[in-house]
Amino acid sequence: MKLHALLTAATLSAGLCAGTASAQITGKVTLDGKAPEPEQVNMAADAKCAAAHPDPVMDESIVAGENGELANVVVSISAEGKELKGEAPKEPAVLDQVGCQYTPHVLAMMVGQDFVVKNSDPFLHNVHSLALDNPAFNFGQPNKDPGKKMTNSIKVTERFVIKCDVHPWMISHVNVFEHPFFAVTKEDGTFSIPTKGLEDGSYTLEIWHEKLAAEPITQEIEVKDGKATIEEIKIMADAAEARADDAAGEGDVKLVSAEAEACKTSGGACCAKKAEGAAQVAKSN
Ligand SMILES: [Cu+2]
Repeated sequence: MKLHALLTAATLSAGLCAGTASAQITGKVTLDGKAPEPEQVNMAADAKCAAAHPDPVMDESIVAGENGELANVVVSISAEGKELKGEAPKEPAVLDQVGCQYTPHVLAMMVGQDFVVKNSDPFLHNVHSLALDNPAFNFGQPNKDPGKKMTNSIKVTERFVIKCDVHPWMISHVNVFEHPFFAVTKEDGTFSIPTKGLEDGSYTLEIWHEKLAAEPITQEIEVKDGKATIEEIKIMADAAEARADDAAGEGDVKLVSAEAEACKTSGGACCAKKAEGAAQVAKSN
């Protein structure tokens, strides 16, 4: 079965400027189309959760700004036939529970990185990992808790969900990589992948979103002098609905395109070479 997924007008330019800011793969992910109205999370089942939020709490499965800036998209790279490696960060990846929500909602970390789950709420949550490839865990945190460092608990690459069995709306998506070349988009849709230790060359950019690109969208990029700038990556706002249609056998794959443009840097005009980006629509069976 084919997935509906759209990646349009991805403008890609390889940075060719020497002596500019630190080396990174940067870009921005936005929605093509209007974001669906987020649903309100109903925390009425637990008065302590409801009391923590004077304002309505919105579902975080699609967090988009006024101009479609898409947060919580995981952007990473891979290279065919090449194993990307790097040292795991010394500081642990941290997941917190605040007002009956996981923070962050989408977490990216490295194999071998320590993992800490905190509880900032003065009442019970349980932390239930649904990992299949990594050792799963399931423990309660009855009160505020700075968390214990779990060492060597994240062993292999995997995307998995952590949920709270007390509060069924509490979900966090953990994305584990074998290398440090990944980032999660911020509220303004931007991302910045560090490239320290990365050889220049051709790579595949992988773009994952829990609802709109659950089968990651890919795009070829060129990294030059440790840099690549992807001006805009667009994801179809109704990709999730389209996928549901497709599951019913009525779908088709939508437009995909990418174009190249010379880049600008803080240092001024530069970068003559244009690089062509090729976007692919993810497929699933
Ligand atoms: Cu909970």
